[in-house]
Amino acid sequence: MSKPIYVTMPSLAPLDEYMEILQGVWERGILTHNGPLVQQFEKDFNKILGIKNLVAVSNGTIALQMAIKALELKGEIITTPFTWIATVSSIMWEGCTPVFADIDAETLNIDPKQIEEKITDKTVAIMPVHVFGNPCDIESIEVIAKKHNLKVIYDAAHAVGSTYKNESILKFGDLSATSFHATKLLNTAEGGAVIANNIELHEKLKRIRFFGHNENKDIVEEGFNGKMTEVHAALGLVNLKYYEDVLKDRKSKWLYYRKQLSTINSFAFQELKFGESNYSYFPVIFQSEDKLLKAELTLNENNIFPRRYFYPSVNKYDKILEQSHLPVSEDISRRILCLPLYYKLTYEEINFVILKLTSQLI
Ligand code: T4K
Repeated sequence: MSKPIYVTMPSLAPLDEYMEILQGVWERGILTHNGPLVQQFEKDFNKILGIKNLVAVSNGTIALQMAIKALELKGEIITTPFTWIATVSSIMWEGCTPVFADIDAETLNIDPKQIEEKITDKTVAIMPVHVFGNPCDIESIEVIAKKHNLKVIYDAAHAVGSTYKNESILKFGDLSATSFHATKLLNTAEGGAVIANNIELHEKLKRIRFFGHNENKDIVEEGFNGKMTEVHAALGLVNLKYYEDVLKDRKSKWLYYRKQLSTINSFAFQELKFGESNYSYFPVIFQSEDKLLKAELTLNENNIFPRRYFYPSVNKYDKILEQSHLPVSEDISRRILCLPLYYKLTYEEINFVILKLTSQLI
């Protein structure tokens, strides 16, 4: 049997480069607490992406929670049901109430028209997700936020490398939160970041990350432990050197999949309408859940392991959420499958995936 082909695999710099940078960590003995590599990672990342005010943290979920905490939000936050549970759990952990607005069936991002309908006198913010790296309709969201005096936090967990009007997607909103998890385009094994649109919020986020300490170690606000370690930042620094390569590679493979599969009438695709994606996932939308399940089984039998991102639609987690009905998200969730896409994936393997996917349609 051929070797397994997973939905993703981490992009990793050569091991000797990582070992070399770790040498310094061993010599200094500084493992955490805003060490030199965390600072360097923040600086290099800012420079490469053309952004400012980034605070590196321990994971993308903490990044979202810190964003909510920094804005001192209390009340309802409108978000998308077509996402990973972390978007919603972070809202709940910060004592706010998630309110779902349905998605656009083509972009798979929150539908701005639906947002307005969900606004009440308790609404304090909007938390859209750039799903699979596909930029949201930022202009429409900004108009709504301004009109109703709401904050905007973008969940940009998937979106390092995506751009809007030729600028990093991480620049938009009051705050953006991203993830450097092993499965993301740029990884630090576990990790994430919050990006603020002003220096005051940036300083506040640094304090929140470190128990609420200021530089004199006084406790000046309610914080927690959101720190990134030196070992994780070291991985981020070596991986950053290959970031442009990885980004280009993803786009080529994404376009290849799209071209090959577009000739077959059995699938719909996520449409990219606002800005440039980082092409980090390749989702296909089947005509029915039965067809998806049949395809998934065939792929699994051939040692190919796509993933049902995101299934179910988050509003269906009735153990933690009150049930609501979001027809578009629920329907898409049942019919969407993300195909393997990563740096080490060869075109031969992609052809094999396409062959197995299409041959079972007959
Ligand atoms: N907001 C959104 C919209 C998100 O999607 C996420 C996370 C977050 C917020 C929160 O960010 P973090 O707190 O996670 O930083 C993955 C990730 O755990 C999660 O980060 C991600 N989104 C979510 C969409 O996917 P799984 O459960 O699919 O991972 P797993 O273990 O099944 O791995 C998938 C494939 O990747 C495996 O088949 C093999 C490969 N893999 C995985 C890992 C962990 C490797 O090759 N090496 C590895 O170390 O969750």
